[in-house]
Amino acid sequence: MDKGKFATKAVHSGQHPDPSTGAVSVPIYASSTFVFQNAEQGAARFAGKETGYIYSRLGNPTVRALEESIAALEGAEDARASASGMAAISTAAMAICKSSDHILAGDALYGGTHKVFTDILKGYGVGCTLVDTSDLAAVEKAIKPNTKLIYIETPSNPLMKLTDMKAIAKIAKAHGITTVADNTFMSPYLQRPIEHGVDVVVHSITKSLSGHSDVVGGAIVGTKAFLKAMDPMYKNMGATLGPFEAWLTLRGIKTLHVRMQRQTESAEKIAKWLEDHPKVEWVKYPGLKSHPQHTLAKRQMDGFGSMMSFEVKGGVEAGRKVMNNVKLCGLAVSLGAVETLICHPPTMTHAVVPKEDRIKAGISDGLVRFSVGIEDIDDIIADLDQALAKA
Ligand code: LCS
Repeated sequence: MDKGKFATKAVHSGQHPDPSTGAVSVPIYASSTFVFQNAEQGAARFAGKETGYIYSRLGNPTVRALEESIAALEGAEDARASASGMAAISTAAMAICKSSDHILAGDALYGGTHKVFTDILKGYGVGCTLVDTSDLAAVEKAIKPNTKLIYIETPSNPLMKLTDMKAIAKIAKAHGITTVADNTFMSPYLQRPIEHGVDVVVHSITKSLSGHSDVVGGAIVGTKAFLKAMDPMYKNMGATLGPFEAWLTLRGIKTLHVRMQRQTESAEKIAKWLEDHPKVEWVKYPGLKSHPQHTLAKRQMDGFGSMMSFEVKGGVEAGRKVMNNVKLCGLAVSLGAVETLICHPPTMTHAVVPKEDRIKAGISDGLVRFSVGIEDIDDIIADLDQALAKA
């Protein structure tokens, strides 16, 4: 059942009953290797003349079910699952860019992505320019003859700045550049970049897709041709996901739409409540009318998501008091799961980003990031209220 509307695909895509036992839940194929019927079959599989499993770094049935599920949800031809979101991002980038190529990336990126693009890949001869990708003229201007990849996070982590995906994809296509969008913040339930012309989608499935703070994993989503070209990098550099994490993520995906509906509904109310709170300086949430790209959010997203950032009046010290006084909300990095989490990006998720890059991008020292879970909204607000009272 790979057709139907989103909720149907979330429950069924890739998740076919096990042909040998009829098990409704995809089995966890906890096997590193697969026996061949004979040497000829082994040779044929290695030569790509026969389909079938060989060795779990090269493919595993549980992982394959997850890949089919994610591809269906993103409206893509295919997907590859990876050991983390960072494995997905670095594999995709290294498959697209070779020595002396150039990456154009958003100026507010997850800290790990910033590190890979601006520092680690530099060691392999790949250049990177950070640009505000919400400014299309700036993007055009920053394109170089050797630019091979335009990389966007929309909304960006943690600024919640949006990039117009249709416009960026058009610019990139005109220059023969591959676009990659990190869709971790939204999940395919709320946003499907490929529908807007983006070539490749990457995910940290650690977040909303698995949804229960019990998995670290990633995914690369795109055309069969792109993924086939990426496979030598993906398989030989060893970015593969394990079957248990794949199964947990499949289990999480079955309720993705239900969780995201609740999280988005609560986040919209919490963002408005925070915006009206006398101790809050500002709130960045795409669902607020005060968000400068609220109209774009309505156009390219099916909902505004569970993530927001805000600053408490009194800056860093006041924000720290809120984080140290929450009781229900967990003071932890990560996001998108059933538990509400609060964190301080400048000293945590984005601590690896040099301060000058952080400030230039607008990530102020007082910024607090908030990921809304599925707990009762009254309890989340009461917890924030008592913590803000102590700030
Ligand atoms: N992309 C985004 C937008 C992320 O937020 C993260 C991790 C990654 C990619 C990398 O995924 P991972 O390798 O961790 O699965 N973001 C984190 C964060 O904001 N807090 O903790 C991790």
